[in-house]
Amino acid sequence: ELRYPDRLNSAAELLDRAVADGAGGRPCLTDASGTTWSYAETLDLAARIGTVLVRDMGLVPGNRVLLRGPNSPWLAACWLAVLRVGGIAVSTVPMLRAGELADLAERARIRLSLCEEGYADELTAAGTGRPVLTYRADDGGELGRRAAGAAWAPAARTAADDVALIAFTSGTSGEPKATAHFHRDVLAIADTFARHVLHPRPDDVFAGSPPLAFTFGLGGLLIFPLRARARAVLLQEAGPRALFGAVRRLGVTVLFTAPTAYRAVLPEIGSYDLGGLRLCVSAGEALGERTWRDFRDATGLEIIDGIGSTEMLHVFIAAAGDDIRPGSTGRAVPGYRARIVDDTGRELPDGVPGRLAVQGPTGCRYLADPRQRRQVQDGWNLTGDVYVRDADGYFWYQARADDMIVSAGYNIAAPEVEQALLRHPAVAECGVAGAPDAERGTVVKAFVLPAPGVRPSPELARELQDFTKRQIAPYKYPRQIEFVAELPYSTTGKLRRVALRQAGAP
Ligand code: 3SK
Repeated sequence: ELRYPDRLNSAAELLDRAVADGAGGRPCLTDASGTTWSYAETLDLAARIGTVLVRDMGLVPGNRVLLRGPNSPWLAACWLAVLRVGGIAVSTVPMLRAGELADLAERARIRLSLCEEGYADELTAAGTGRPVLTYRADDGGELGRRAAGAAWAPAARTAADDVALIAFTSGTSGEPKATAHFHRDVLAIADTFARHVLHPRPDDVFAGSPPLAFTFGLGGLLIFPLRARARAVLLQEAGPRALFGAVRRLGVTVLFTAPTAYRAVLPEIGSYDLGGLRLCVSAGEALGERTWRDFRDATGLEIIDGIGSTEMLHVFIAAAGDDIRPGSTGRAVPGYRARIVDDTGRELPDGVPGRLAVQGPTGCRYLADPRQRRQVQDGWNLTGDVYVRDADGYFWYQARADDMIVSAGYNIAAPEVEQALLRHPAVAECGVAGAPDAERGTVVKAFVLPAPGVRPSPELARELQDFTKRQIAPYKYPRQIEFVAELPYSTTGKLRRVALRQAGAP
């Protein structure tokens, strides 16, 4: 069981403590050009930004600060600075538009915003009615100038149970929900998943594609490296090619990205020097056995799959090394418990699909949202995923509860059909959803993005249907196939099946 003192400031634990322990000279944050700040330099900047927040902006502990900008050491320093003076970080993904920002700002009741200069227009257009202080990811800009002459703000004596951050869900199945997490939660994700599954080392270099506003990225690209006194590479542009290209250039040893990125680089994987890479982590979507095997065969690296959620802050089921069973997400991360329950919350036996329920040091706390009651029942967090647990405690993903298609009385998991289609070389990406059908009520419909050079045709559609029938029970095959030029993804890289369902409707 994890124990933290009643007084705990997670940012001070990550920075002040590292410096006090003699790690001040170690590399902490690196940008795409390779410019690196040590732990002492990062603390120095965060402590001076803290003074700007308190002295110039009037921030008091408990105030909420909206953060907007692409991943960069400056964004990370702002996040640390806010938590360090007792503020609450409300991170937002850079793609959000004015209307969305206005909604999040209101729901989070922000006191002010820190925004990268190039992203300020949408925030200004959002009209939050709250001050916006800008920074520049290269030289600090206005915030940098103000912080330059400032003294250090002391770290606030927050309680372990004080809220440290508010994170919004990606809203794949409805409007984004605001989740609150405590200072102890920030450390707990590093002291469970990172410590017991990743075993990070101080000489590790973490990099990845998820924005820091997505808690998968916040953990993997800031909290985990700093808790291990390792280095975080924060890339503004982290598409699959930029990311894999950075591995050799910046000495990356631990990579965090989504299954789509692993798939996207596979055709050209031989052109990257991945020699120093020791861990590849995947979450956000089910990885699929084919991607795991293809990547392993091409690189020798066994991807660590995991499932987490914004509600739980980070990953709670995963497996690494000898523990991996290809196709399974893994076992409950030490510190967490997971089980499969039916619709009434009763535990189901191994081998029977049902709803995934988890318990651990972190958990769901929606801000003023009636959905809290549905989400946490009897102390168990219901994740909204359908899983099967086997007799050895491994969890096998079936679908999001919303992604079960009921067709002619059969329950069909959309991801299973997608994984079957993905085994065909003509398929680059695909998404499956239920589509209305006069005879059957609902049928399985696949939206297929063909592989480069492949021409869509009715013959190819038939071939894919036959191929699917040979992979999985024939009743699951997609009765409708539509070839598309792109698939709808959320800002955090998750396939938006809700958009596919809408597209499938007449
Ligand atoms: O989507 C996930 O699997 C995830 C993983 C880690 C942290 C947050 C999320 C949403």
